Amino acid sequence: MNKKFLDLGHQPLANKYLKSYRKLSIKKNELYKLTVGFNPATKLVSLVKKIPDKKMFDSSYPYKSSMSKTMIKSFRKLSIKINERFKPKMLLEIGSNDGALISNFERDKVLCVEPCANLARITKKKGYLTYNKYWNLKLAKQIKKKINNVDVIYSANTLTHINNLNDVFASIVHLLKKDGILIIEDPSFLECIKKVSYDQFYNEHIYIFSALSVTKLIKRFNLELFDIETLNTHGGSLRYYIKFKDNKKIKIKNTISTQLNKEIKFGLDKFSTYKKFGISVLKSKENLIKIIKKIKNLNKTIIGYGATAKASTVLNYCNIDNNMIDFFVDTTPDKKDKFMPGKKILIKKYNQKLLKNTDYIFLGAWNFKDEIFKKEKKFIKRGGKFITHVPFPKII
Ligand code: JHZ
Repeated sequence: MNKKFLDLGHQPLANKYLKSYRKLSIKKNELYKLTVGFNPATKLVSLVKKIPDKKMFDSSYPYKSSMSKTMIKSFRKLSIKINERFKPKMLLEIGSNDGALISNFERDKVLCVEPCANLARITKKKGYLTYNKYWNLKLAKQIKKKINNVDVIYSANTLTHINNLNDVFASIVHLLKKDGILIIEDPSFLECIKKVSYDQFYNEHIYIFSALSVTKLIKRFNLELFDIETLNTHGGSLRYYIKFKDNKKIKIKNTISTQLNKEIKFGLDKFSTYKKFGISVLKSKENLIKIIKKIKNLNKTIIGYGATAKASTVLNYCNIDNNMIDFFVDTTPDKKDKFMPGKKILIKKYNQKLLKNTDYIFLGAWNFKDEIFKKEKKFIKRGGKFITHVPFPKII
């Protein structure tokens, strides 16, 4: 049973950027209660209210993985590793987005699954076989009829977005060769709790995985972990390497026990740890508002950088609006001239000139801090400051 530990209030859908500002309503189901729970039996952290996938992932999904150099580099590095380590003849990516990973593979060696039509169109145009469908058993069966030799399945920041995890893994098991490899990559709950990055919770992140929960989850499907990598991407992620238990050719690395021990030592198996996290989140909210109010009392300007889904959670939870943040800048074409979900804050297409009259920048994309700091040397040189709430609210 799910035990609640975090209440982030009523929130809009995080990736719905509206063209004109409109006050959203609970009655119209435009605002959803965002509460998070922990299941002591499965060790899974999940949202209490889950939104149907069709409401979240449609034909106008704005997020594109290729918008950050960090992610392009990370995917390129991974593709080299996959080719060297597993030499796949056929790789399938679940949630291929705009093709940031698969662009590194030859066209006849990959299959894409992407439910958002606008994104699927991009990989199709590049010549990759793309199924514009939701990942489920029906689709896995359909693919298997055509292609019976999928030896690597990869999925980044996608499986945690699908409500029915049993169906997700049953479908993977159906399609993957018996000596095949499953690689999944998602934000690590240990990092989330350490960094008090409560903004990892929004409607799309139905689950936040830990090595503890993944171990338990995949066991039911005769799967097991054989390696784990810790990554800096998306605020600290884990890359899980998974195989069938019966495949004895691959040795299990001690990265698994190292990660599991870290999580147990931190208390991720105990509800009391989650309750403490809930208290830290409340403090984080209070302190972020204090910092912003102090800056505004000095008549200084603040803009947001990176109109992220995460920032949507922060703005709506802390009730930060355009009286505090003038506008956001973002490089994503589909977010341009739209409003931050639930708020009157406009998103402007990134242009360095927009930073000219700004005193402070709120880091919506704090996970790309290094990339952004590199890009905004001029702003820093002239005394511009950043505000972040991770790992605690502060001015940098
Ligand atoms: P970013 C999305 O979350 C949604 P978000 C999703 N649910 C998920 O899991 C993660 O991605 C993976 C912009 N930017 O990656 C681009 C600049 O403008 O933190 C993006 O809009 N300039 C699928 O939205 C945003 O910031 C820059 O220099 O929280 C980053 O979004 C850089 C580096 C980024 O994910």
